[in-house]
Amino acid sequence: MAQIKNQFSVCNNSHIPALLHYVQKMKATLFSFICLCPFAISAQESPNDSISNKILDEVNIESKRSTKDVARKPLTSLEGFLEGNKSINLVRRGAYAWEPFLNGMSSERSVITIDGMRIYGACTDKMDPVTSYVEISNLSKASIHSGQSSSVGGSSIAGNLDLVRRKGNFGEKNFKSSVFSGLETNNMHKILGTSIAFSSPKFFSDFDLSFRDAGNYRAGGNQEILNSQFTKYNTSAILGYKINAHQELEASVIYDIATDIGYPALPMDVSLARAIIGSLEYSRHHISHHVKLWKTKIYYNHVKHIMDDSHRPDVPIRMDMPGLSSTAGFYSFVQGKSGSHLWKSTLSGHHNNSYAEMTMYPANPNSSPMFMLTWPDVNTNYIDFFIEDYIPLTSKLKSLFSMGIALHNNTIQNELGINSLRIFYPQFQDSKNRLLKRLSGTLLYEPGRWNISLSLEYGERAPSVSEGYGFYLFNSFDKYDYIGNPEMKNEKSANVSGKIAYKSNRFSCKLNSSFFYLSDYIIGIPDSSLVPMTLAADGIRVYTQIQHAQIFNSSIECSYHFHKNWVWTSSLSYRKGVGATIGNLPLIQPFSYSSEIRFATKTFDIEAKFSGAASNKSFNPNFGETSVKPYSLFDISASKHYKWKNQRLNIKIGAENIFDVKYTTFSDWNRIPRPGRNFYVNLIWEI
Ligand SMILES: [Cu+2]
Repeated sequence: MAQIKNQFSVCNNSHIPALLHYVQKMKATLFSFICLCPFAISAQESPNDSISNKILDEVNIESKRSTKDVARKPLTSLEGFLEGNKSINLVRRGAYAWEPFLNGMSSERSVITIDGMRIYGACTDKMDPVTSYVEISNLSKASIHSGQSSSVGGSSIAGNLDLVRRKGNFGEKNFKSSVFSGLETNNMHKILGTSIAFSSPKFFSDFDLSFRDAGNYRAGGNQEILNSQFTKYNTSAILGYKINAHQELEASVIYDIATDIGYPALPMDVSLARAIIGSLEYSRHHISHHVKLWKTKIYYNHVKHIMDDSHRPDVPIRMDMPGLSSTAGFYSFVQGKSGSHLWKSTLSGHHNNSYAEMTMYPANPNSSPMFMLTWPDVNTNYIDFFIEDYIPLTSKLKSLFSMGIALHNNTIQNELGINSLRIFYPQFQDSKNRLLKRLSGTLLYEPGRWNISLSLEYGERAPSVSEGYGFYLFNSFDKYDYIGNPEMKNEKSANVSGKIAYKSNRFSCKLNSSFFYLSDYIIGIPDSSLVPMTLAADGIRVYTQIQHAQIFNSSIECSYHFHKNWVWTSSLSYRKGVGATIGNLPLIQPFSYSSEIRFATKTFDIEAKFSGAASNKSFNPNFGETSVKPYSLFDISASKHYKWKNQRLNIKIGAENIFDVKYTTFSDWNRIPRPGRNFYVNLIWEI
């Protein structure tokens, strides 16, 4: 049952205990339904998988609950956790806030939500992806939907990533708390936090507080990477109130603040990155014979981002670059059953305002500072309707269809911003409407131990605020200033994805592949007639659409229990991306591999891991990319649990990059090397 609950919530982003009632009724059918969700199948835990790190108890991102999770640190960063998923790459600009690439595509091409809430970062340089505002200690799971399948979050190309926070249930009176602490030697990263949870028949509350502080890290060979420090505080609270047997209210808040964050791969650091995220949710179940659940949420969030170059000794010109983003939104979700059909439908909408400016202070005090609006006070209004229908055709064959339609509007508020962009686009209108459509069909065939699925999908997206309206945004990787283009069409994608999985008692294996054909692909193309603003820039790129681009993703992952305490797991993954007229797409993962062996008993486990990547032969020098050497890394970790009365202590120790290899990967911005040897200890004490 617990398994079903977990998998169910992977599919529909909901976490409603009452729904379990419903689930119980049609367990068998629903189980299959759940399995149509591309990443749910592999969420089953192996018998030996006694991950007792409560902090990540419910996390079931793809197959990572198998052996992989154990190798991960319970108190790793959220990005460090996501990195274990085969469909995600993380682009690193420093030790903090990495940008998630889903299916080999940049974050503009996916929708990332926190508990279904839309949040827009406030940084023109992508230093603050949405994932940077959640802590691993308050994460329940990361639900990943590739392509258009279950794309409740909204129109996208690459897919949806929803970060679902941990929260309690109504039930018997219970009080639980934990204290956690960690240390990493490489950058003296200190982690400290506490979680407190209370539940009762009519009320529950979850409160979480954490603190992280890290100095500069050291690459292999003891090379200090300057400006790679950070400090972060995160508070999260969720309160639930049961109005009656079928109605519930829930309020939630996140306050996340990071200060003194270094970005060694960028010319500037961040003195403040702050997000306040709040929501109120009403849910009602068992409404009628056909309608099982109705859930409505309203939310608001505000993000403030202050870039800072005062710690950099060598800047040619001092700059102030603040960015602000506020989003107010709602979603209303209905789920039910008609005959053999299981359906769900969502109406959602949000309003965002994004504003960023830049003031440059010339070294000569007699010259006056130069001011620019880099995001010219852009409003985004978005309303979306989505439906999904699951139909079991036979006992072994199932289908899932979904479609969505959205209205998207961008309006520029600021007169100076409008006039600035009219230098390049004299005819452009300060308001633009778009219609965004998406469609998905999946067939799933499950004969015995096999599980085979095939999906055909179509999706569209609007240009992001930077792509549409960005004004002289400096990209320190390719050394170009970028200018947005408000007159671009929607980017479109037709994609096909398939999976073959096999599972026996001891052996399991799965192969995932997808192919995206994108038309009107948005990318910056140099315009030699324009002069850059940034002193270090080589030229200007204007966001333009090329006729088409193609991205192929594939991964294979197998595990074998060759003894009751021993399991071996290995994986391979590969991507390839090309665009018409430009050749290889930038930041595409080369052939990568990992292999690990683990010994586990009920209270103890030890694991050794070998991982690495081949050189990136398909890089594109026109986008600042250089070749990356192949590398291999060795990690080892062990954990032990102690239990007495109601208390429990979990100790995890480990060593990463044991041979202190100096390496850089395809996703390291400006090829800043990654950390060298690191020893860590994580302690979780549950009371
Ligand atoms: Cu920034």
